[in-house]
Amino acid sequence: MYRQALVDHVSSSSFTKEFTTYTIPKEDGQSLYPFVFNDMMGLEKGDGVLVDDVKLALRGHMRDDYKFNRQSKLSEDDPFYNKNPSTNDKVHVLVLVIDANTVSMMKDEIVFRDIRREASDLGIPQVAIFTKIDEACPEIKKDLKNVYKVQSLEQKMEQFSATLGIPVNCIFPVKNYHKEINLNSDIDSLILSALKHIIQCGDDFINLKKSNERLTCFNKV
Ligand SMILES: Nc1nc2c(ncn2[C@@H]2O[C@H](COP(=O)(O)OP(=O)(O)OP(=O)(O)O)[C@@H](O)[C@H]2O)c(=O)[nH]1
Ligand SMILES: [Mg+2]
Repeated sequence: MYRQALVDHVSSSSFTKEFTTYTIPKEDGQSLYPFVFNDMMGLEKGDGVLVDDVKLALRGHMRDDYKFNRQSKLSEDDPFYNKNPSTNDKVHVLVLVIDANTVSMMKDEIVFRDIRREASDLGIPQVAIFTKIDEACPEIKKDLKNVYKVQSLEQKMEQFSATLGIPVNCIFPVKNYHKEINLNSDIDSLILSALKHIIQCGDDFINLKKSNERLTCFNKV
């Protein structure tokens, strides 16, 4: 269990205000896993992150620790603007994290679609994570193994997929560790299944880019 990102239990607006990169150390404590998570401000309730800032982040222009400003997007002369992003600075998978309890009341579809379109234009794969599935459904709260048996959750995933165009097999239900002290293999298997898929999508994206670059070189020769 790894608690790096601060969370907030009460805030109705976005608690995360900065663009933060998280790395995960390996068990040996000496090295890091070869992927990072970039966390950003939420999209919610008209007072979340600016879509233009998400687009800049996707292209790798946003430096770590940038504090989001609702009034204007990150400008090119800002010290947090990375003019020449490397492959590592760019985003390889876009992950939309959605509260399973409020997904049917979601008002951000247009914003989501706009961000998705930008990611698609850049060829970046997209995945959605439904969180708080324990709160969304008493059967799941009782036993997390019921996750793929509960029809109401399946319907929510299908509805979300139809609205946003993300295939149902790219939507992952997850219960986060939020009050537990000990590890639990049912919680882990959902989280790890989502993570495995995300990493696979990122790998596929990088490999496709590499093979396209090789083809371009070949054409030039
Ligand atoms: N019951 C339950 N609570 C959760 C789950 N995931 C997160 N929480 C709680 O929900 C609250 C909000 O979580 P955050 O991680 O701050 O959510 P966030 O999307 O980063 O929110 P912002 O930073 O405000 O955009 C915290 O109190 C978490 O402990 C979950 O799967 N189940
Ligand atoms: Mg947050």
